[in-house]
Amino acid sequence: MRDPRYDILFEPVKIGPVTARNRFFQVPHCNGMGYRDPSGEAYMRRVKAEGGWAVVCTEQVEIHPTSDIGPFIELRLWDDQDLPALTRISEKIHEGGSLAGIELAHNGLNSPNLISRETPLGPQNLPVVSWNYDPVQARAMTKSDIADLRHWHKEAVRRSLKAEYDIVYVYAGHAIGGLHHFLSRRYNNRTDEYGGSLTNRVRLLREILEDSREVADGKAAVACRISVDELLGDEGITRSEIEDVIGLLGETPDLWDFVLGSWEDDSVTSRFGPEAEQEPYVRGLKQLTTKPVVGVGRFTSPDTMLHQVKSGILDFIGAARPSIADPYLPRKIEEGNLEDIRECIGCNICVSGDFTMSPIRCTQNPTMGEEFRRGWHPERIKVRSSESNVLVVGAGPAGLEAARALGQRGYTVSLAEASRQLGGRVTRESKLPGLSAWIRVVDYRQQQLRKLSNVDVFMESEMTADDVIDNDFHHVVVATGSSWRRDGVGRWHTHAVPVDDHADVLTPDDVMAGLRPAGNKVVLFDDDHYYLGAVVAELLAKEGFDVTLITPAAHVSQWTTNTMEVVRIRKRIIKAGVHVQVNRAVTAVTPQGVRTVCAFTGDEQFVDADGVVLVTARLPHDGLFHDLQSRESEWAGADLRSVRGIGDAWAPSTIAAAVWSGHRYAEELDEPPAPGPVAFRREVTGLSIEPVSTLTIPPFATA
Ligand code: FMN
Repeated sequence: MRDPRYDILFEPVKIGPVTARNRFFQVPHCNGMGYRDPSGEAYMRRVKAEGGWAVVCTEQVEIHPTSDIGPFIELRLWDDQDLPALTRISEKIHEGGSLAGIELAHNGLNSPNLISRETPLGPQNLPVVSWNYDPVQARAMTKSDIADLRHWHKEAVRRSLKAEYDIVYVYAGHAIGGLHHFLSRRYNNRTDEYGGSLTNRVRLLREILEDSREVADGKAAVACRISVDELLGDEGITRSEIEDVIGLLGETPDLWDFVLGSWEDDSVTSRFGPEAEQEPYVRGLKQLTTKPVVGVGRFTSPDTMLHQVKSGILDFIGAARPSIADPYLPRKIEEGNLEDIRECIGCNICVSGDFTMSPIRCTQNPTMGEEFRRGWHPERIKVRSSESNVLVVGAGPAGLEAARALGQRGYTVSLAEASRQLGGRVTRESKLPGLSAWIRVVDYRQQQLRKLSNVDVFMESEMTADDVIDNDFHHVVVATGSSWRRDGVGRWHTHAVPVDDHADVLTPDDVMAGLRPAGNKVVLFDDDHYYLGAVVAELLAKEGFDVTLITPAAHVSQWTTNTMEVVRIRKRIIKAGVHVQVNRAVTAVTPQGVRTVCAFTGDEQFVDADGVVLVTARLPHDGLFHDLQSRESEWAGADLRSVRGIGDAWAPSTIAAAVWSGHRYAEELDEPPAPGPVAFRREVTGLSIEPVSTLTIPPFATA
């Protein structure tokens, strides 16, 4: 039963002509599926609707070929051909009992139009502000372009109604939506009635909001998503300007959706910003309009949500990442099952789906993006199909998830952990600077395991092949993790680096175990390129070591461009006093320091150091797996039917991948294998009718 304190979160709220059943609002978020995998997206959104989000939105939807932000895979509403995909999504949201929102976007300066090859459009002549520095410039929009844009937007609203959306967004946020560019002094230097004063800069937004209301004609609500502060001081949109915008337009949309700054500022990771970080920027805006207001802030705590509503900051609790980690979050609060909430850890692996153009993934929720493809569900799983019992060896992220999901299926499970702690690498890494929220991966699973009487957890239980074979397990899954290499092998070096026996060499595992270099001057060689190198550098620098981070990549933690952290990471380590050498690799380690080479010229240098930390690659702990494989002839006698490896013990990867592989093991145990090489359902592009064109029909004009 729900705690009555939270009743207010479940009050219905009117948004213009439609009514939300409660205050939980899944704000627009892309998912790397979009136009390529619309059924994948539809099923993902449906699960959120089932999970109690009163409003479930699409991601940004390109309204026209001049708004093409390919290679990102978003939705499109370029013309009627896109309607079936969009309609499937709204249908699934409605099946789950929610209002369907569509975020119509003309991306203006942000669309390089790589696929459509149209000329980008912006308020002024400027290079496009795409993530990839595409060598393309936008053309300053003429009055006739502005008229076209208004027409395209109206058409998109019309199509959204056809596709049965209940809420139609006008996107003016994140420096992505083109209307943001018109609003911001940073991008708009026009001298006509669309530039200069705030009234002029807001004109296009007002016109498009009014157009949208006219076309929606009371059949759908119109929402406006806007950045409340561009965080650029007087060069960009300021909070006080936004107060004036609401003064001018406060009653024009049916709903205001507030975000902060650029997308990087808005979806900040837990390493760089706490829950509800946007509160000071949003507080007070609701009082400037009678229309309901939604805001975001990686909300996972029901008490924080309550505070937002009770103190008059927000009407709706907006969520992207918390709804990805736990699509059933509202329902769990409603049913009083707070301990079952799978809290977002704020790692932004979800964002990497978009940047890598692959279906969205989540560290906490391995079923994210797999709802349609594999039929997985975040709360339900098929009942076991045999009486088998299973030994899971290792209680890191893969083992914990395998044990939890197998337990949920009803199998008898023994989870054996060699150490005194659950969680493996997650427990160790969550003690590092900025990563404390990651322990939620362990907390959630530990909490669930407590409820499963068919799962026994054995601590300090290192298993050998003899132990496995002498006991009565039908299936064994090895999830024993991995260790960081001490020989420098990684991406740059595929063979061991010469390391002098007397050199002081540590790995991240040593540092996490409390070991430190003997001397003060430390070189950290990061050839891993994700978060850990910079985190360890920050830790050592804060402890007083003189740290130089050397990496062959162009950026520190280069892969975190995909989690939108790369700039913040660099800033943090600069502030921590870490020296950085990019585009260089360590080629030899001596007691006096390291030899390095330039990644381009091969020119050598020597860097003095008392100690070296190598963050390069990991080796799987697969000894038990191979021991058991080598004794396959004994399996039948021991009634042992399968031995499998999962997580880092199988192949080191992200924590998200480890959790996913544990889940996959549990889903697939005893199930018939996929009929062909593709283990998941996919949406294959339908072929168009062949054109009658100069490609095929003579005569050709060749002169
Ligand atoms: N905001 C948009 O307005 N349009 C988008 O298409 C969009 N895509 C996103 C994709 C991902 C994976 C994430 C995590 C966020 C995205 N956002 C987008 C921003 C979110 O809507 C939200 O404002 C932001 O993540 C902060 O909310 P949260 O803390 O609840 O995640």
